[in-house]
This record gives sequence, structure tokens and C-alpha cells, in this order.
Amino acid sequence: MQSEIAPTISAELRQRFASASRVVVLTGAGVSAESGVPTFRGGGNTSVWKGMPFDVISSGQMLERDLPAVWEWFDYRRELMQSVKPNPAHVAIANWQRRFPELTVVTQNIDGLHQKAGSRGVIELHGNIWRARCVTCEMTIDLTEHRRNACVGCGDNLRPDVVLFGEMLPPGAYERAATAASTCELCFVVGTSALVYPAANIPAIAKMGSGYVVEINPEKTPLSSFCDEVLSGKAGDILPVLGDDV
Ligand code: BJW
Repeated sequence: MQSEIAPTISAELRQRFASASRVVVLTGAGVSAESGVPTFRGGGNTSVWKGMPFDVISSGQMLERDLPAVWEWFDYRRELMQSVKPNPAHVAIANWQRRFPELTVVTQNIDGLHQKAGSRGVIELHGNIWRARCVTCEMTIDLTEHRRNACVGCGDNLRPDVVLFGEMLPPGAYERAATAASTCELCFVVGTSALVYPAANIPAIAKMGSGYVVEINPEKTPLSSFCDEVLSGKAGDILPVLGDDV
């Protein structure tokens, strides 16, 4: 049975959902919004911390200028994320692993909630807030188990293992995501403003390879007019009912 809050799903999408083997799901901050993780943009607002827009504090330039300030910002956010749990959208995506033979979850999120919901092989384009990395030898440590002191390998400073503005993505992550997108039959774009590159290229790559692109977002984005279908609403309302009557 379809939920009353979910928008109408076309016959075409139902048919494609029923028959697809290769599916890509690109997620952004909106997929975790219903878990209580704040988004960066949306509703015309930009996230600000201690008077600084997030794209200033979350930048490679700030890391070089003031590493302690960057840590303070990420310590604050780890604290905030400590008690959040996956929501019905994360759970639905994890369940799709049983439905689609090749499901690739590509996320811009650093909160680890897809993995907590049970998704495997998640491609994290922007890193993970629960890890730190040495600025010199690149050794990583798990912040759920260790305190963030100096690097035990070489003694140099640690930094959050996330991708800040102006920094390169983790080696191979974008390439793996692009390869999956280029051969997928269905591509869901969930809860992203689609403003940040190269992640925002993924839906176009899917479309070039003849994937059917479906956006799920309560707001319009620069991608909306390009998508084959837009399901306007919250991910936690829409994703769990998407395959219900297929
Ligand atoms: C819901 C919902 C609900 C709400 N259900 N939906 C090409 C052109 C121009 C610029 C560039 C370009 N290529 C590269 C750049 C530069 C830059 C960039 O993209 N800038 C643009 C802003 C213009 N990119 C980079 O620097 C990247 N690196 C790179 O390209 O390396 C190569 C290079 C290096 C040096 C020079 C040149 C090239 C790195 C990008 C790293 C982004 N990092 C951040 C911070 C991570 C750490 C942290 O958390 O602080 O990642 S920025 C921030 O934005 C975060 C997010 O992952 C990312 C995307 O945001 P997202 O997920 O879309 O969230 P929001 O908040 O924007 O949107 C939420 C959406 O959810 C909204 O639409 C809501 O409506 C919706 N929503 N509730 C469903 N319940």
C-alpha cells in the first residue's frame, strides 16, 4: 500500500524498479536530516559556526591556517552525531541490497549512517567523521576507539579524515562511483543540493550511460529539470514505500 504523504510514482518508474539489476543511489545531507543531522544548505540558509560559513571552516585553507579551529568544529559535530540513528530512508536503501543484484551506494555524508543501517561497500566521497588521518604519513585512526592525540606512526598532527573544500577526494572513490553510474539502469539522487563537485557529476554520468535518473528532495535543485522523474518530499517518507507495490 502506498503512503498518503508519498508523491505519485509513475508506471515507468515502477516498471524500471521491478526489472533493474544495476542501481546507484547518490545521497547527500538530506538523507540524514530526519535522523537529526543538520544539512549544510537548504531553505535558503547556509550553516554557520561561530560566525563562519561552513565552507570557510570546512576548507583546506582553514586547515592549513588553523588546525585547532577545524578540530573544534569537527569535535562539536562528532558530539552532535554521537547519538543519531539511521532513519527509514537509510534502512530502505540498505534493504535494497536484497532486491537489486548490483546496488552501489555513493554518499557525500561523513556520518556513517548508511553503514549503521546495514549498507555494505558504501563509497564515501567526502570521508568519515569517525576517522582521523595523519597530515604526514596518512595513517588513519578510528575515533570511536581512540583519542585524537598525535600520530602513533610518525608523531605528527592528526586531522579529520574528511574532504574539505579545495581538497582531492579519496583515491579511487570518485572513479568507482563514476564507473557504477556509467552502467546503471536506475540512479536515485537523494537529499543533495547537487551544488558540490565532482559528486554532482554522478547523475549526468548515469544519464549519459542511459540510466533513468530519479531525484528525491522536498526542494528543487539545479538537477531537478534534468532528472527523468522528481519525487518531491522527504526521503524517509518516500524511499520505504517506493518498492511496496512493485
Ligand atoms: C532533504 C531532506 C529530507 C533536506 N529528505 N532531502 C566545478 C565547478 C565549480 C567548482 C568546482 C568544480 N569542481 C570542483 C569544484 C570546487 C569545489 C566545489 O564543488 N565547489 C562548489 C560549491 C562550487 N569542490 C571541491 O573542492 C571538491 N574537491 C575537488 O573537486 O577536488 C579537485 C580539486 C581540488 C583543488 C582544486 C580544484 C579541484 C571537494 C568537495 C568537498 C566538499 N566537502 C563538504 C564538507 C565535508 C566535511 C564537512 O562535513 O564539513 O561536503 S562541503 C558540504 O557539501 C559537504 C557535503 O557532503 C557537500 C554536499 O552537500 P549536500 O549533501 O548536497 O547537502 P546540502 O545541505 O547542500 O543539501 C541538502 C539537501 O537535502 C537540500 O537540497 C534539501 O532540500 C534536502 N533535504 N531534508 C530529502 N528529509
